[in-house]
Amino acid sequence: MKALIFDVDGTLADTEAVHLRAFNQAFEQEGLDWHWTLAQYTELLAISGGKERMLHFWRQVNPDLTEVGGGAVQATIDHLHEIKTAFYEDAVNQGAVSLRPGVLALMSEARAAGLQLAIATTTSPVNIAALLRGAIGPDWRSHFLAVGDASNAPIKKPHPQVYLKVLADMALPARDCVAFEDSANGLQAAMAAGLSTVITPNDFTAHHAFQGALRVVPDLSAVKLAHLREWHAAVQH
Ligand code: XBP
Ligand code: MG
Repeated sequence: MKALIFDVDGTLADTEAVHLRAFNQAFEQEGLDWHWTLAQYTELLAISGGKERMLHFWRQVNPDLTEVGGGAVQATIDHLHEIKTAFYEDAVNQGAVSLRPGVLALMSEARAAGLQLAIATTTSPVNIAALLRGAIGPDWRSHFLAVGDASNAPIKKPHPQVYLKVLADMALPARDCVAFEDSANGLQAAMAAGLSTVITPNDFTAHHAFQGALRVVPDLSAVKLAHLREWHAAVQH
């Protein structure tokens, strides 16, 4: 086991309630009559990626929606997402989210033991920076050998693109790594890249199916490197 690869939203931190508020703030600022409830958003999370999620919703409320010449639909989505991202980044900078239990301790233990860390997320680079700057410090980027995100892996989970990109950037085979995820889409993406995956569900994903996971644990507070080594070794041939 040479590297640990972490999803961000829902895994490093419980971010989705803050994402939800930011989406609704963007809709309101733009004068739209869209407002997502918690229950609605939990269902909409089946679509990974904020832009993809908004487009999916737009098609739900307007089945006749078709892209017109010049890409006006996509431009509207991009504009809304920019506003949403600004609201979200602002909230994170003001301390609206903190890392889930055990995350920082496991990262520190892994680094001290000479393992590499990486990020594999569908979200935008500014959102990762806001979270990890606050949680780790201004040098947070140097803690990770590779960061895969919406800017360099645009095809969203459950597609494995972001995991394949991170593995390629680290020049490591999947069998040398363990991934950490919170959702079914995330697990599918990691598994499709050949990764053993530890799942820490949250309120938004507790009902998801996690067949094929290496382990499903409530959070990382009781997970030490020794456990990961044991679980990982048991599935290697
Ligand atoms: C998280 C997402 C993201 C966030 C919103 O999935 O799907 O879209 O909900 O972030 P994962 P953006 O944890 O599997 O990466 O609006 O920046 O997409
Ligand atoms: Mg996630």
